[in-house]
Amino acid sequence: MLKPAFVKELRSIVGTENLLTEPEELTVYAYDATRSPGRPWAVARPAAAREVARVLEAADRERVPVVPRGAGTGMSGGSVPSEGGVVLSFERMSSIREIDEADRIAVVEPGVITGDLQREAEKRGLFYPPDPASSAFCTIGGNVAECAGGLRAVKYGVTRDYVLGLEVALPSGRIIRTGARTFKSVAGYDLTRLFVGSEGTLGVVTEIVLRLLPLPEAVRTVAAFFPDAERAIAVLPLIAGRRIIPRALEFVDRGALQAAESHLAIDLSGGAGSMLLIETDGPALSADREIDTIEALCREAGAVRTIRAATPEEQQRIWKLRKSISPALYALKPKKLNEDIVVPVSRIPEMLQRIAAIGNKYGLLIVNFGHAGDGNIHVNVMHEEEERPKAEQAVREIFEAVVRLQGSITGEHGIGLAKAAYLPLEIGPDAIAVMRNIKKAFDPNNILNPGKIFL
Ligand code: 2HG
Ligand code: ZN
Repeated sequence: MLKPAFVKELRSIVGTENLLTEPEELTVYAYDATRSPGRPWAVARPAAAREVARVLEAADRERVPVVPRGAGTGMSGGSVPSEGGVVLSFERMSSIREIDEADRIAVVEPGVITGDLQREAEKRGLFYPPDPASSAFCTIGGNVAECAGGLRAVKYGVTRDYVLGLEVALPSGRIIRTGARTFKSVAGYDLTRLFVGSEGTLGVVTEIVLRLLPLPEAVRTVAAFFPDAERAIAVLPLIAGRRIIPRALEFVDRGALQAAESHLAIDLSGGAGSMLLIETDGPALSADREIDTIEALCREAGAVRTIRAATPEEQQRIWKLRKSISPALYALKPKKLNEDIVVPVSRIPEMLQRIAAIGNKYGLLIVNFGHAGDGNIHVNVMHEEEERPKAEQAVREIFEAVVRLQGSITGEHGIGLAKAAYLPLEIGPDAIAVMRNIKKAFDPNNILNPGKIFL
């Protein structure tokens, strides 16, 4: 619990109305999308980097945990205050400070909604490619903290590929800048990359400089439906063989497809066993040619139905289906362990076989979907509350298989709380020791998001 004098100090930093301490207010900040709660002792809503730094300095002195939080859409518990403390919430730091068309950059505060930045960039003929499925709600700050990936990573990469520079407040109360406003900079160590994906454990990001691209002239979308997952995945090497990189290449299995269709009360699949959702972009002629080739390859590989989206509205309808899968799965079972494993694309068939075998062994329903184009599959182990130990054992075996196939246990959601126990499966003890030393250098008193990443 917090000392009254410390609460008073926090009030004087952020203003009385921006320090929340009532139980019902705190409950709102106790969750992320993992639905495993951790109640904060207070929530501070700073308006500027200086305020963030002063909160950190005070919390460091008092040894009080500080947990930065964007919109709470995270998938690994990264923003859940599992050890209590003060949640720093960025709803008042949500302005797009600059979109510079000549330099092709945006400068934003961490609380900006990712979809809002995408739209503002588009109005100027520019493009912010990272597109997490939750882009309508999630914040850039959270994306940076977890190095969010999403639907266009197959062609355009992930959040870290767009972050040029950061302003970061440290527990010492100092504010540092990393990187630059330019696409190139090799001055000193690459602290920007270190902070991106560090899950709020090293510092608190207060401003972000992002690289933008020119908006592609055309986007073409096709949904292809197959009798089963094997035939859908067999299309991937065919597309690669044509040297085409689609801007999205999503896979959805039978369970995920049915859950999303019944959630939205639509029927696109006609009862098919799996779906690929593929998008190309670029100059109109080339986007057309590539999507034609891809559609033909899908048919050759056994697609029973393909749907080409002719208008932006039709594109959105298909994407709505894809983006609703994650919440829709709760209709199948009350609990899920949703993972974001990634394996080399060529190993996806082996990985899916392994997952099916593990599901059978434990008698658990496992649903798979996600960013197959970059090997990133969302494995959802559905279960009842009392089946939790079995589900956790299944996840461990899935992770062991991932590591054997030279993949990673998390492609885009982060380790957070949910995967801390499994980190040693992938990262050796010496590398973990290096990481812990880095953590100590930035946060000697372990006040920043304690309990995350490392057990
Ligand atoms: C997505 O791609 C998100 O929809 C959520 O990363 C994945 O719920 C999931 O497993
Ligand atoms: Zn995803």
